[in-house]
Amino acid sequence: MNIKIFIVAAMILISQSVFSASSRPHIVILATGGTIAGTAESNTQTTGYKSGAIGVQTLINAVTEINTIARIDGQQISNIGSENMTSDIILKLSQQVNALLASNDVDGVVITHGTDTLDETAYFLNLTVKSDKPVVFTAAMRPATAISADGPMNLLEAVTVAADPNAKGRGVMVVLNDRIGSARFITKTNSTTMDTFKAPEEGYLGIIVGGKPQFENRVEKTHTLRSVFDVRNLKKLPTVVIIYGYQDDPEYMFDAAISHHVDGIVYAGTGAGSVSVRSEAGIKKAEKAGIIVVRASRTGNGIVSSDKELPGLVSNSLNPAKARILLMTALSQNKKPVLIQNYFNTY
Ligand code: DAS
Repeated sequence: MNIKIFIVAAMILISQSVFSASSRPHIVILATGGTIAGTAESNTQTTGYKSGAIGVQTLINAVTEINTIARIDGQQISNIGSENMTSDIILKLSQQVNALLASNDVDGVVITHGTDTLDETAYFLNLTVKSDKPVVFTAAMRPATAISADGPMNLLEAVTVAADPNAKGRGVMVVLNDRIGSARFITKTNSTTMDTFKAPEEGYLGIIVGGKPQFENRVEKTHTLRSVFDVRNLKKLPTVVIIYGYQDDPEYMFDAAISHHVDGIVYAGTGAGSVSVRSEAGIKKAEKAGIIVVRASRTGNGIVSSDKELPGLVSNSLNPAKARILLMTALSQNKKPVLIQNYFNTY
């Protein structure tokens, strides 16, 4: 080949590969642990394994296909089972996501997390991320060492969603098992099966078919860019505990919360947020001590609405765990019951 033609051809090839690399979206994967990073002694073991055993680079290396969709970087935030997730770690995670998305060089973020409390962290970010760029949580129900582990495909689909231009402005999303859910509504509904993440009343935002996201719905509740909550410089979240309602539930759970100087209490009431006479006395005592109490429903579905016969604010459609996240976030900005009730009606 003529040397001049060879040089021109080589330059075209190099410029094409540089162009295609920089035209791929830049997605950062933040790993926090969970079963997706879990390992077991045998490939048939799907319970009693160790969560958070492998690091973010190993997760990325296991799914080389993600590099054809996006330019990928990984960061390790924590490596724990999500039953050990804390408000300090989710605050740090939110601040890191905000810092990354503020950069023109980052197009989206994928977060790997344990399934047990994923809905809490995802909802916290839905309230506190100041960007409309995609933030996608993913996880796995089977450890990385299992036959038919679901983590690699879930990670690939999460990156696919985060890299999709249509994913912008939909709030924080949760991608598992070919479904795209909203952090506001989705929750873990089954302790062991792979189709565990559901929003029984509201459904999914969309599905992933043949490697392509197909969006079907948008969320009406306030989130991300329209949210008033700003935790970017916050050092610590307020303390909020959950007290569970059941036959014979004792008033002394409220005494314990008051003596530990909590900032808020979520009461996971029976049915539509009903309260036993003992817990009603406890709620009134807590309110007298200046603690904000929110009534939610232990059923996990449906609305808890205000009742002038009963004390406490109400959670609307948030389950008790997510009501706790909203109350912590709200109390970090103000303590006015009327404003906080308004957040519960609109977020
Ligand atoms: N290991 C549990 C957790 O970290 C369960 C899981 O990830 O699926 O939440």
